Amino acid sequence: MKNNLKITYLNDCILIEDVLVIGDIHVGCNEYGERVVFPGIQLEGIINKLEEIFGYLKKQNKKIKKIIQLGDFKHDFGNITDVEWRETIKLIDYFIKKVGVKNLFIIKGNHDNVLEPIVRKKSIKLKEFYKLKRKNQDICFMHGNKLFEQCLNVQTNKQTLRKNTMGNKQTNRQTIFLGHLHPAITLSDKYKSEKYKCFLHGKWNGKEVYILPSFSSSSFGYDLRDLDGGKEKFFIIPSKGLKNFEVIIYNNNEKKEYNFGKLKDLI
Ligand SMILES: [Mn+2]
Repeated sequence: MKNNLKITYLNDCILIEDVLVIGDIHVGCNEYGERVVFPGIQLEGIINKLEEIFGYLKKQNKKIKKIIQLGDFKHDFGNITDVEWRETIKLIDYFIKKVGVKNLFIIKGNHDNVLEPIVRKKSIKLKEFYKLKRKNQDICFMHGNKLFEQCLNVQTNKQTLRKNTMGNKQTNRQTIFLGHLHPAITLSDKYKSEKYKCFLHGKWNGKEVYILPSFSSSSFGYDLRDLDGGKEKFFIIPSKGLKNFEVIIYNNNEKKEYNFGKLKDLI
């Protein structure tokens, strides 16, 4: 079956037609998992990056109607400081200004224990997962640390029945979008090696899967060479399966993505 859903890679996020998908932001946290010293400067970096994305989309006459954030919006340090509270509200307000509170969906990540009371102030309820139907596709958004079967079995029996009586045996295509892993890959030539954030795209259990890099302004990334080192245990797709995924690096200067082939050939 043809995938007629238009997926566009952007700077560390993905556009599904008019839906903007953003991965782990980890407000308040640096790339080493430590609390940032200047939250204001960090937030400015995140908002500048978003402004650049929205500016680019506007130039292309693309309007965003919905924003889905895949979890770990704010890093959890147990107690939240006043500044962090304010900065997180500022970022939520920024998203609300873009699409309206009804079109902003935030998924609960493993680092989002302190986020709940903040988003509640804005009448937003954190979601375990989010489902979307587009064309002939069932799209499921999850953080990635926990599998929610309800998100995958989106087709009701009634729908299956109706399709069958119409002689249409096709079932809906399923696509999954995940965060949590913060994929990054180190590419080397004979002079230097450098770590790049990347997207992963592949098949898992017959479903099409996209894994987004972190959206933090710093080079927040989990080096995929360490895939067998432990972290994969906390991700719903086993590393053996991930190794067959394709590595996609987005070059923000050229506004273009490059497919580097299968992960197993790069690590
Ligand atoms: Mn996470």
